[in-house]
Amino acid sequence: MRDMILTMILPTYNERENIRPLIEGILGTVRHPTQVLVVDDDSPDGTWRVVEEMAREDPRIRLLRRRDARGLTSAIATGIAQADTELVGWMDCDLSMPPERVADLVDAVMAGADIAVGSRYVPGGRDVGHGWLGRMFSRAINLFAAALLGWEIRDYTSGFVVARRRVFDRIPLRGDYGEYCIDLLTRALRLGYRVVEIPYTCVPRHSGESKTATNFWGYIRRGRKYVATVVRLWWETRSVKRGA
Ligand SMILES: Nc1nc2c(ncn2[C@@H]2O[C@H](COP(=O)(O)OP(=O)(O)O)[C@@H](O)[C@H]2O)c(=O)[nH]1
Ligand SMILES: [Mg+2]
Repeated sequence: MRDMILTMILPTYNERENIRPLIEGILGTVRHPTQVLVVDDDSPDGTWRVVEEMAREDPRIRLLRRRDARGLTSAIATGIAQADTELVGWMDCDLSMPPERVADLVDAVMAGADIAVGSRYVPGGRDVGHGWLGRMFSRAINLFAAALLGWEIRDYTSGFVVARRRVFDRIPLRGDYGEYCIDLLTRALRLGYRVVEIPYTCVPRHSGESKTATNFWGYIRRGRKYVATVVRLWWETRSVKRGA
């Protein structure tokens, strides 16, 4: 659509009860012309049906139903490739990230940032959305990432982003789940992009189930990928500094 400034990409897998209030929350609070692009991987719960219905009534809402692909990172990357606006953004679709905060991320980019990241770990931000085990894992990974990659970022695994679209011409997303965010933010800093963190309070998912992990072994399995990503980025930076 013409004259739109932001495309908010909404990756969904089984978010039927959450997607309508999320879209309404975003479109009802943004202060710049915004469209949403839902990238749904043929959710068995029929999330795409809700979006299809909404799209019929509002031209700012688009649905991309993927039947031949799955995965969070590839869903976001597909959304970026389809976006025709100066800004793109994305967030979780479980209502754990407040839709009204999107406007603040947009303001930060309008004020000069290349990437604005919703952050649980800067003053004013909080995580009341996860139990102690999830909070501990997230904290540990983010402290580990900051120690190795730099304290300029506190929430490396945020997943709540608004950015200038052209950033992704130089930094295509890598990874398959949440580790793409560590990779993106680290490479953005290395390339000299301005990244700012905007505090937000992460609340429990409204409805449905987490696709990440809900028990100790799940966190360990997922955590291994995050740790491997941090170590790889740290190693790459060391090699560059040494002129290898
Ligand atoms: N399109 C798509 N979205 C996904 C997939 N897996 C997870 N998501 C979405 O990614 C977001 C984060 O997932 P969530 O279950 O909330 O993970 P958590 O916040 O780490 O517990 C949600 O909007 C999910 O619906 C997938 O395979 N494809
Ligand atoms: Mg979530």
